[in-house]
Amino acid sequence: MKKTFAALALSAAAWFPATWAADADQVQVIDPYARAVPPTAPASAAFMTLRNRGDHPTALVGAESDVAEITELHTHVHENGMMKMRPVARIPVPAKGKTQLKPGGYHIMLIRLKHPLKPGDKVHLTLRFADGSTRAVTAPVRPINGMGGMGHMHHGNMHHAH
Ligand SMILES: [Cu+2]
Repeated sequence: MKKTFAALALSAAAWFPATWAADADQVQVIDPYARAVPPTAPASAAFMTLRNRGDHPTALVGAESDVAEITELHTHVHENGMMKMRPVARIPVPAKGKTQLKPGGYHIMLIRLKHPLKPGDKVHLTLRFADGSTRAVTAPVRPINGMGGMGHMHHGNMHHAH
């Protein structure tokens, strides 16, 4: 009797990881990078493509970084003809699909930078997925031109109303 139970427990252990993979293992992080900002900038952002290889949907639900005191998930919305940023609770990644974090869209906001982000620096991020699993990502810092800059400035002011 005891022997049978042990055998069952063993086979269950072998079966479990194969059929239930953590979200962090199912999601591939493609080309992560963070925006270079001048020394006076209070905030920056990180971008990447999340590719879900699994057959169930997941979502990015949180992030942490070593360069910012606060890390938030954001999207951009059009409001009265202006692009504005809004915090979001989750960034969905469909089953067998991709979600792009990019300037003007979803991004990971890095607020209250501990030091300026210069091109060539590296930002260490920890991504947290819907099931609680996490993944560490290193994002090189790159200069980014064009849209999104003003929006980030407005946002920075909102968070730094002092
Ligand atoms: Cu933002």
